[in-house]
Amino acid sequence: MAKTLYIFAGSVWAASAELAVAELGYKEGDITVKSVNLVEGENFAPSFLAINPAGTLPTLEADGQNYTSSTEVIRALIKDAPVKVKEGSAIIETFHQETLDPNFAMLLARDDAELTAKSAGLAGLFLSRRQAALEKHAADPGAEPYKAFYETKKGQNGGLLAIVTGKAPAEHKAGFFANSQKHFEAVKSAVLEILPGALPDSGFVGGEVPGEDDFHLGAWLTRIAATTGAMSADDALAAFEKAYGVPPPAKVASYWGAWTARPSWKKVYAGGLH
Ligand SMILES: N[C@@H](CCC(=O)N[C@@H](CS)C(=O)NCC(=O)O)C(=O)O
Ligand SMILES: *[C@@H]1O[C@H](CO)[C@@H](O)[C@H](O)[C@H]1NC(C)=O
Repeated sequence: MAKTLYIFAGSVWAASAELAVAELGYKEGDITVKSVNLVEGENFAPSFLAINPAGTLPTLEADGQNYTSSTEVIRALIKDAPVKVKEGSAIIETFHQETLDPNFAMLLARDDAELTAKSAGLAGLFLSRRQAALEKHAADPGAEPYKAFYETKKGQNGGLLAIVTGKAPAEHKAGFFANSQKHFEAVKSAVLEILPGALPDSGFVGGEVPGEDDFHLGAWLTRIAATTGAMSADDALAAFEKAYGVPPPAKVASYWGAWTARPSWKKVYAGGLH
């Protein structure tokens, strides 16, 4: 059956679906891949919200159905795949909790120095372009059914944008720093404690080859590596150690080695860690 997968090169959860596609033995032409530019807020177009009312990636259209989260997308990809892999576990939900959100891990700033650095980088650009796209699309013909969506998003994104541009009240900024510190600590303990608790000594949760859990964990861990400043497979363990003050546990190091050796990982992250 025809499948269309919507992704974006910088998206962590789209990458989880891309890892799945690359591992599951689909042939060229089985899946049409379309890019939705999140930095330009193309996901906020009414035409995209008609497919996925949450406006998020990955999104998959298959068999007349729309799959609108990475968990659903990957499950649907696995169901029809030529290659069979091990079914996932509760670990997927654990790593999708808001407390471990890899997108906020990228945006967070724990103090003024970090905020200044992030504001000048992609985070600042991302927030301002998105706000402009929200304003634009909210005025599109066809935007009417999504009015509530635009209002909520404008509020959330606008709040973050105000912090990044120095326009937020002091107490909002202090709250953002506090949330950021909490989030950083939660992610750190996930890398140092929760993840090793879920991983085997070698290979993948799915066995010799990645399974359903691994598509999610591989993308999550790669994004977290990027947030610590890692630029490649080779410098990530040192970057983790520098960020967390201790080397990553042996199981995490082994897992990183297992994923980064795979052609699928090399393909998905050819343009850099994200
Ligand atoms: N729970 C969703 C989260 C997806 C998600 O947050 N995707 C991000 C990219 S990694 C996105 O599309 N963000 C766009 C936005 O929130 O405006 C899933 O697992 O698919
Ligand atoms: C799925 O997406 C199509 C657009 O391709 C849309 O017309 C349809 O209403 C969507 N289905 C559901 C159930 O949201």
